[in-house]
Amino acid sequence: MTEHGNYSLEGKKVFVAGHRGMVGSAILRRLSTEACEVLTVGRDKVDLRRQSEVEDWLDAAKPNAVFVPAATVGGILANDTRPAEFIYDNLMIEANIINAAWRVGVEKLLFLGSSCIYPKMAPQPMREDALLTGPLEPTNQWYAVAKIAGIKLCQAYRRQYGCDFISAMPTNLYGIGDNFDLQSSHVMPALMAKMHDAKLKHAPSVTIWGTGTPRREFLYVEDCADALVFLMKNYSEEEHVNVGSGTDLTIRELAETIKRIVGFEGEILTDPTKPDGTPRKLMDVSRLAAWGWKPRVSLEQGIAEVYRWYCDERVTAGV
Ligand code: GFB
Repeated sequence: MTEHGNYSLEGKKVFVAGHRGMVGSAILRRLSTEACEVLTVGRDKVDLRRQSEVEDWLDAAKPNAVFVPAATVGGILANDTRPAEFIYDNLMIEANIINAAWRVGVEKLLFLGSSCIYPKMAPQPMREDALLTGPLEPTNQWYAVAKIAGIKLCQAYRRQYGCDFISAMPTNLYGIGDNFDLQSSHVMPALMAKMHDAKLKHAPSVTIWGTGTPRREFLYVEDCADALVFLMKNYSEEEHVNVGSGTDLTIRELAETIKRIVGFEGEILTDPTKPDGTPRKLMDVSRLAAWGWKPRVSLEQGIAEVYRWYCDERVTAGV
């Protein structure tokens, strides 16, 4: 990958914006194996939606490199019912960080988007050049527009000011530290929590939202963090890069897999009054694969790992 640049993290000050989130905390774990100094700041000290707070903090901290996993995120229902928060928070967070990073002379910045930036009916698997070729999925268009703006910000600062700012677009992620709140979570933690609860209560069934037919691709968050560090070190181009596992399954198949791992023995019912969202979201990950990066954790291993963590957390919390 020499033609794509070579950035060493050794001895560098690396700011992870949003380090308490699922992705941010996985990046911290991954960076603990690099010879760099990691910088973080809590929400109580800096609200990333406030320009002056971000500018003051970055000006004082002067990081060499920045990861931007910070975002207001959520599952299909949260996206659909809180459009103002999803578009405003994410536009402000990325604009503030990217502009301030340019002002303080950050050498390298990696912005994180999402697979929902692609058109609802994009050809599958979705290549990077499918961006802005068709209408977005209505349930998450607000979040998608903000994330597309983040890619464009990185490209604009690269073109006008020569900043080495890059973007990665991860597929649906899951892992330890996920949000298990049934109203705002993504499908993976929601189904794990529902099935765990149903197992304990000996409930006859668990109901999944929608028809169960949409297809989704999942990537374990530790693998995602590894890919992000790989890109930070090795990638230096304008176009965003897809980060995924390269395989997908239906929501019903995912539910069956979680059911087996959790040990729930009841039935799986569907609720077609709830939205399905995009029919299929499978990333074309051939660019990352061609550069020699591939995920290490299978879906079954990842789910089992998260379920162990979820059970331990509940024991610790006395639930
Ligand atoms: O994970 P999820 O909320 O997000 O839903 P998206 C994926 C699929 O799982 C949808 C179904 O078809 C849901 O209807 N599903 C079934 C459930 N049962 C449940 C449940 O109990 N909870 C949830 N949440 N879903 C999000 C976007 O889209 O993906 C974001 O809204 C972001 O913007 C994120 O891009 C990665 O994959 O549909």
